[in-house]
Amino acid sequence: MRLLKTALVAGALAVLSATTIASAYAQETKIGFIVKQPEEPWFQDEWKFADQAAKEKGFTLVKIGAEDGEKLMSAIDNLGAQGAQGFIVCTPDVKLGPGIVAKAAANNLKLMTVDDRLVSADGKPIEEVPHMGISATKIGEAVGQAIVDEMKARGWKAEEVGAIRVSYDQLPTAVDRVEGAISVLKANGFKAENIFDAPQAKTDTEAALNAATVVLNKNANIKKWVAFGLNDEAVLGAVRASEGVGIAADGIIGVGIGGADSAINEFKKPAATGFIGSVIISPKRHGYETALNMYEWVANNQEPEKLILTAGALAKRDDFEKVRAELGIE
Ligand code: FCA
Repeated sequence: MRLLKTALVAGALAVLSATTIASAYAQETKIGFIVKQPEEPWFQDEWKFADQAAKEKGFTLVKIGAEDGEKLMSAIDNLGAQGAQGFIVCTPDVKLGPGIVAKAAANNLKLMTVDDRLVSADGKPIEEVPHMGISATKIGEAVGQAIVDEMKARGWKAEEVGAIRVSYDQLPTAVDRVEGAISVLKANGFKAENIFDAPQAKTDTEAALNAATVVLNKNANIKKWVAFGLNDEAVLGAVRASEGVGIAADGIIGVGIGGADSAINEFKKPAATGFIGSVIISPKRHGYETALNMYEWVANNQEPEKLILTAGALAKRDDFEKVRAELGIE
């Protein structure tokens, strides 16, 4: 009897310690999510959806903003020191690629990238790091098509219109996006000399406003404008610049990429502005799914796919709520 009791107690203890170990392990899974521009609504949304994955799976998500390379490198060391097992990053500079890979390895951290893909010294993508980005060229083409459609609706002729290419050419996805838009404009009669580069120093609205203002002032003879760029902030900057030089909403057509609060707030304004649409991309896929994939990699040794490119859907003032709901990002 006593023997039996002892055996039962020992068995119960074994079960207990096994579950304790399992739950302690689950609690200890720690994943970093580093973004280059934490104040941008897109990245806020990515974090929000990554948090959802953390809640569902019971891991700790460490959100860090890193606006430059120095901050990024110390953030990675910090994650290592905290005992994290992996992180997802949208880097402030894709050329830091080899340094990021080395830093992650030195800290024994699994590494995935989101939005902006790392490049090596020769400028080629670092293919061994799992990446989720947007299908940049296609999304750019959707922007170009939306612009062309609106030009037709307004009865504009390509030869009387100037195009502002708000550019950030050190970032390959930014080049693909604007070049996608340009290919459609050209296919619809736009001449190369009517497309003006407005290089922004940073990927925010203020930098785009400054860059676009220069183009508008230099070409004051042109009265009708279209604008496109890397994201909603870039295009909003161009639209604000046009307002600044006295062009009315019916004199400019801007179409962005993103569809987060920057675009939504614009669509909600009582009067329509020149920002007529945005190709909405999915922060849910880029936040929730990447976080989940990293968790599966850390906890269950399930390696993520090396490359996933997500799609976008055009939304305008009158249908953005519907498009967001269809994408499951409400
Ligand atoms: C880049 C841009 C962001 C967002 C993301 C998907 O990181 O800077 O605004 O468009 O790609």
